Amino acid sequence: MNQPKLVFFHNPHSRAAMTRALLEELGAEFELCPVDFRRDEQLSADFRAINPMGKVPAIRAGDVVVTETVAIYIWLADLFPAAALAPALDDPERGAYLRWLVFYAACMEPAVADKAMKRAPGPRMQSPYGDFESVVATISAAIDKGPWLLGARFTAADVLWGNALGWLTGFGMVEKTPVIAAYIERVMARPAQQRAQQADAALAKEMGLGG
Ligand SMILES: N[C@@H](CCC(=O)N[C@@H](CS)C(=O)NCC(=O)O)C(=O)O
Repeated sequence: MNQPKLVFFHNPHSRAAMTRALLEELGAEFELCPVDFRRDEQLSADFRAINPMGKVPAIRAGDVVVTETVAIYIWLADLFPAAALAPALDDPERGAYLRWLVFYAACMEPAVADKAMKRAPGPRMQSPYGDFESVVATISAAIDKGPWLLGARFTAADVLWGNALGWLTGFGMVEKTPVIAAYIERVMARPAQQRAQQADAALAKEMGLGG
């Protein structure tokens, strides 16, 4: 593929691990740029020039910079069509694919953040995600049909949700119901996921981070 080299700004103990999981599924080559939170590297002027929010993940390809996990997912999965992880623009499944990707950032993330900080979501009508239980019930129903969010077709949305539900249940933010556990297991059984986890474990060791 004729495209500038990808540079991935990463910390293995962060949400950026979800991006690494996708890069591995796509078979993408990239230069890894570790960002050490203990040294506040994410807050440095150099990194803020990449992401003014001072947060990973971020990806650069030449002059193009993409931040925000879901935006990175959409962009990368389209950039590597040979991996067939994104329905094409004119594919009828494109809508459901985008819906489930964005549902993570637009509903699950704020729902979990409010729950973690013990903030009430406020009145249902004024909350962008309604209520936490509805968000979990909605994604649970979507993965219950299985094996994947789009049925028979595995996409980048499954990479995202398999990894997201993995860390959310790992931190006790979402209950590991049998449906959720089976879905995480299906996603994590993929060789690319195992490679991503091993690579991040090795990077964490290299960076001197705990296990
Ligand atoms: N909305 C961002 C959230 C990214 C995020 O929260 N990153 C955290 C790590 S999990 C971070 O970089 N924190 C460092 C800091 O805020 O100083 C996304 O979806 O990519």
